[in-house]
Amino acid sequence: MGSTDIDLDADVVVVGAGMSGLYALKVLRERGFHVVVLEKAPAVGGTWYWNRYPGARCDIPSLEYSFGFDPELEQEWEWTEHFASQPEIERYLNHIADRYDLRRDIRLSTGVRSATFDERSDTWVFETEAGEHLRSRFCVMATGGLSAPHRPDWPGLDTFAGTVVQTSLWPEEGVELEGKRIGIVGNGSSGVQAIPELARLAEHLTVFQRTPAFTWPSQNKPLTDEEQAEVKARYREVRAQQYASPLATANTTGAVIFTFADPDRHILDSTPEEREAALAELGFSASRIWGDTARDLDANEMAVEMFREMVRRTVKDPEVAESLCPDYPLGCKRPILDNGYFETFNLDHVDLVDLRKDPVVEVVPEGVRTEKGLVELDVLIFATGFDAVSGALTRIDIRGRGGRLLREDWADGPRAFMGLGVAGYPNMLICIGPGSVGVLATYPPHIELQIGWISDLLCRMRDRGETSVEVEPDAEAAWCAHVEEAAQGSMFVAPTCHSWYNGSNIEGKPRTFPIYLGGLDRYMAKAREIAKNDYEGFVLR
Ligand code: NA7
Repeated sequence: MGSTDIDLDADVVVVGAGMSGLYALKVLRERGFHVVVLEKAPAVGGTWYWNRYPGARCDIPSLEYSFGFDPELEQEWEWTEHFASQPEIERYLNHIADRYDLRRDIRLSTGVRSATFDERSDTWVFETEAGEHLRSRFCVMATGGLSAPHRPDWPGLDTFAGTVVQTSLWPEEGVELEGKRIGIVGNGSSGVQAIPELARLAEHLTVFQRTPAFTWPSQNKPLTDEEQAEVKARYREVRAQQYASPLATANTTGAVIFTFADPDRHILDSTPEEREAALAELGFSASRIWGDTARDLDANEMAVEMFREMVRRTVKDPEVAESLCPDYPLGCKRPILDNGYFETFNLDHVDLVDLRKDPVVEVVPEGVRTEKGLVELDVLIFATGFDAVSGALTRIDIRGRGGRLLREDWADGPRAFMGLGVAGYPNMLICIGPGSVGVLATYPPHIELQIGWISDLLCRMRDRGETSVEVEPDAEAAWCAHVEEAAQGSMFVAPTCHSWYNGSNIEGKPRTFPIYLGGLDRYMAKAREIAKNDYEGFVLR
């Protein structure tokens, strides 16, 4: 039995003041806990603070990518576009911090170096990067799924005379881009969003590409008053739909026209004429309408060929077009929404370096030297992604029972029960951790469900005088096996799929897929059943 009379700096330390951390603070404080939030950044917002590169934008409709916990907030906040830009979402999160008086419990510019579980007192001891120590009964890791930046270590990078910057660590004061010779590395969502914007500013833009992207025209546009009013008038129904759906979506995208797969329409049964008609009608979206491409690689390859055909029709230079054609399954990497990505490569001042044909040799003071020559640059931008899902946690020295280190326990891939807790690490709860539905479900409603569940658990423990909650190893093992089973046959685990989803974007990271494909609806049903069965799978004492 842990001691209850120990001096605590907080009942709960929350790590991170992004969406999850802000909401955790609000809810747990309202439920009577003393909460302290530790945040590495000098401001709140998490992802929406750090990723302030030109073109940064959410790919989920604004009216759904927002919190539903307060109907007044929902009604008063005005979104201006179908897909909100980074500044707008950052403003929204700052508004939340102010509206609910959250800032007084948030310590900014306070990175966490280590978190160590003290078994004698059932408490966590945190050490900040400044060497400060804090003790709390519980910790909630609100550290995000895409928050540990990854940058390749190209030889000679430190000799570059110009500016080196990462999209995921974009400086608040901005970067001088106008009239510059800009190079950008990476063609995931960040690169694809930034490239058309950079082309507008640059004297010359060079895109260094390792893997071509699947990206679809976003058809983003301003939200009209009528569209916004229509959703706001039925917001409770929209939220209920989100909370109960597999991906926390409610399809309020009517005006955006984003085509989804029709389960009864099979590309393997289609004729060339049908496919051509689909291309003529839907363009790039014609590759996404087929019901048999999600789990059949032959069907998938036919859809990929339709996508490639659209690239060839859009990009004028046949050699550039060929380099931009994806050669891996559709649905393996996260689908990207863009604003004129492929068209950008038709501009005279934009070049593509296909790193598969022309690899980088080194960075020199003047720019980047590839096998074929020197690309002179003033600014070099890395849009090279994240050590996703587990990276934010393994970068902190988290020590559980007996001094075990989370980074070592996860050396073969992250393991957690429902993504919520890890065997051997009592009193540590994770918001949207490995083995949950993760980044596949729309974050704000997803966060509300997860934090709601965590706060119910902590309230119950307080009511019963319990000081320790710990995952049972068997429950964790069974859940991990279930997560693995649910992924079988999906494109995320196809041998030809390399993506941050399965860890293969990071050199040396084991290839695992710690995301539950059963859907948020089934996941939450299981979470509620666990709670109902006296937190089955956890030991409470
Ligand atoms: P992503 O989607 O992981 O994209 C990173 C890109 O950077 C991708 O094209 C990578 O190529 C490329 N990359 C990574 N390392 C290198 C090296 N060493 N050389 C060349 N190119 C490299 O990250 P994003 O930030 O764009 O998006 C992450 C998520 O945020 C996104 O899915 C949304 O959910 C929001 P690769 O494909 O690995 O060959």
